[in-house]
Amino acid sequence: MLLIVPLIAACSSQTQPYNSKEKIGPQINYTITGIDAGAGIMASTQTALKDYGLEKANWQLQTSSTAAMTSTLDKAIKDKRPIVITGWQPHWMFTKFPIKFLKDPKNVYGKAESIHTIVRKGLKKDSPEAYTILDRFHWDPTQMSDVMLKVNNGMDPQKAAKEWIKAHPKEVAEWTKGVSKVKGKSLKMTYVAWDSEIASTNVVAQVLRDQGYKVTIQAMEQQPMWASIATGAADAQVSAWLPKTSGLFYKDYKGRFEDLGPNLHGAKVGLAVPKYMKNINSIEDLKNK
Ligand code: PBE
Repeated sequence: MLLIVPLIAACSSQTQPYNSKEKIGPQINYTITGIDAGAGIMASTQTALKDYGLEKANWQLQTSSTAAMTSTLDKAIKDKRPIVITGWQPHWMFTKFPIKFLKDPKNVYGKAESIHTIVRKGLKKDSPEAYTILDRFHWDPTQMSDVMLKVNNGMDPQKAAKEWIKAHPKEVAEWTKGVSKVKGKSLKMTYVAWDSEIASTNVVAQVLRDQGYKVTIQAMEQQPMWASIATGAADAQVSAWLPKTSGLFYKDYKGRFEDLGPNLHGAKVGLAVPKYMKNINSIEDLKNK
């Protein structure tokens, strides 16, 4: 009995619909639902907990995975329960669920981010064709979301990439214009298996395959991905969210890679809540409301 009582108490606080008349903290056990520990958004959220005085108020960040976080979000929304998640765009979570970003007056997560293409030093000399295509590759959040949604609906990522390429001949022609075909040259790309990077990496890899490259793509944690480019074990990655989210790695490996600039503008990272949490609009509200 001694054990059961606190358990029930802990659970019951999370099964009630959101109550705007009570403080938000106790309603969710002062917990932000996060994703994999290696993600930049997790490091930024730790900073946010400190900078907004939430850590002192006993708030914590729970590590999980994107899949676990979105499924917890899905269940919370079905019951109109309170929840605070680590959110970002482009991602289908903003299409599928009625959620909103919290304002970030201290600018911990940065305003807008760009996703950059990062290649190993020497790629230009060794594989000028791939280098040119990687340098030109760019798309917008809607286009990236098209691929992400298909994969989220169960389509194989390579198939989704092929379909996107088929439907966007103008874009692909712009990236490949005047570039010679190659014959069976190898190229290795590394990425982290976030939905956005699964989409972009598969699209670029497929364009390079259509150019004649033998492309392998390998998923790994963020830190080894940066190391793979720095050491020349891999040729390219298209997964650098800058300036903030991947900023630590960018700084750590500076001088040991070539930054080909943004392949996507208008990405955004922060904390998010369901829209029915009407009185919670800023990270500061987590402490004060
Ligand atoms: N993300 C998606 C990553 C980058 C891509 C925002 C979850 C992160 O490092 O946080």
